Amino acid sequence: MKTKVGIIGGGPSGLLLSQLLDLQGIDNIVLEKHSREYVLGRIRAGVLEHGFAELMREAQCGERMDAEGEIHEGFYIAEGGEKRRVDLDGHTGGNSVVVYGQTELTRDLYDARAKMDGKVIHNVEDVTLHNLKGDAPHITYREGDNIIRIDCDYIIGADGFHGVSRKSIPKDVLKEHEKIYPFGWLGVLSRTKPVSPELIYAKSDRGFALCSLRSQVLSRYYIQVPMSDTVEDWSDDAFWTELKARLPKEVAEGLETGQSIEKSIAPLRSFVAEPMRYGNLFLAGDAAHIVPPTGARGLNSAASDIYYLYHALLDHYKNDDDTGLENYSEKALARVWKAQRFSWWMTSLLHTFPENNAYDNRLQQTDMEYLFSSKAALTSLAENYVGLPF
Ligand code: RFL
Ligand code: PHB
Repeated sequence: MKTKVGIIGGGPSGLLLSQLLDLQGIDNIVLEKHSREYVLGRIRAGVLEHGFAELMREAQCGERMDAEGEIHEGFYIAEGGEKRRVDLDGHTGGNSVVVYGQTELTRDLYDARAKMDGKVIHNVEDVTLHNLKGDAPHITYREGDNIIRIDCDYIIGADGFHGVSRKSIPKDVLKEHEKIYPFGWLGVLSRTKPVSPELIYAKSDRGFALCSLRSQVLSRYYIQVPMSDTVEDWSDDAFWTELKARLPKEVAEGLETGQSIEKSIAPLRSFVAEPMRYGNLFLAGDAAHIVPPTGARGLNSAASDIYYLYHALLDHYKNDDDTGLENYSEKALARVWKAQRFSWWMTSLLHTFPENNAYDNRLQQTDMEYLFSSKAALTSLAENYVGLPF
């Protein structure tokens, strides 16, 4: 097979790029390790920045997001029995975020790809990248007993943190930066009315908790747990009891509980691989960087990579201009590191750190007091949360 752009990974990054390129007549193929059902079964992000929502519209995938997604102009930070609102709209001159689940967004992208007869090949095995520095880059994969070869101009590694693309870059070229937190988030999805119309990030002595939602009948809650915990350690009852204990009393009293329909533990990790380009391979999304979910940046950082890559490829194929491709890594990383900083800061502000001493805890407390006493600090939080410009 032959194509212009070979995309590895059929998550949101790969599908969005595929759709945008196809709309411009740029031929591409997506290779996905798992089935569509498996990809759609993963419950992940819920908060989209304005720029991402715009990109979905540009990809002609924004209709259901605009109809069913909720615009949020603020969120709450709870601590010590009270909750205080962060006015995103007010502090950013009218900006907001869209609450729309990654599952739904990925479904929309798959539907759009199917409608355009896009080439998305599922259940591929043994994906291997070849000749990345040469003039004949290609990908091979196995389908049963057959090895299939795809020749392409460029390869996009959008295959997530555990994918093969990043690992195809020689170790002496790639610099990896990593921070692993000693705790994770236990997440529960339940068909219950959300406790609050806007998200609540709660700091408590028992650990962090987050009240989020997917719709007015579907709630998503998280609690900080030690990495040694397993899902089996947490019955639904134990989860609801612990969540309530971490929320202000008036919030806990209004919490509707019910059976969980999904329960999983996500580790908290920060990771950046530099550079994001090696020859004809370009990394995008979780393949190149991971953030702890506290700042809701992960999927949004993936979207900004895709924005830069899409425009770089467009310039290459339509205007014979390679500046965007040449600058991709540097430009993407500049924004990626700002998302890293913000995610690290929000994580530090809100979680309980087992290794902290009394001094560290007082600093954390002071950080919170300063935040709500300073318009500049709240503005900084708000402008990062709604997303820095692409
Ligand atoms: P994905 O979604 O991991 O997709 C990569 C795809 O590549 C496939 N793959 C391969 N395909 C072919 N060959 C191989 N060798 C392959 N290896 C892997 C995989 O099967 C998969 O389908 O990466 P992508 O597209 O870059 O998207 C990134 C986002 O998924 C991720 O950043 C977010 O989910 C992070 N995240 C959040 N981000 C936000 O912006 N806002 C949020 O509110 C938010 N909340 C979250 C989150 C992530 C979480 N978890 C579970 C890590 C909440 C949680 C709990
Ligand atoms: C979610 O709804 O899954 C969610 C929302 C905000 C975050 C992380 C996750 O910061």
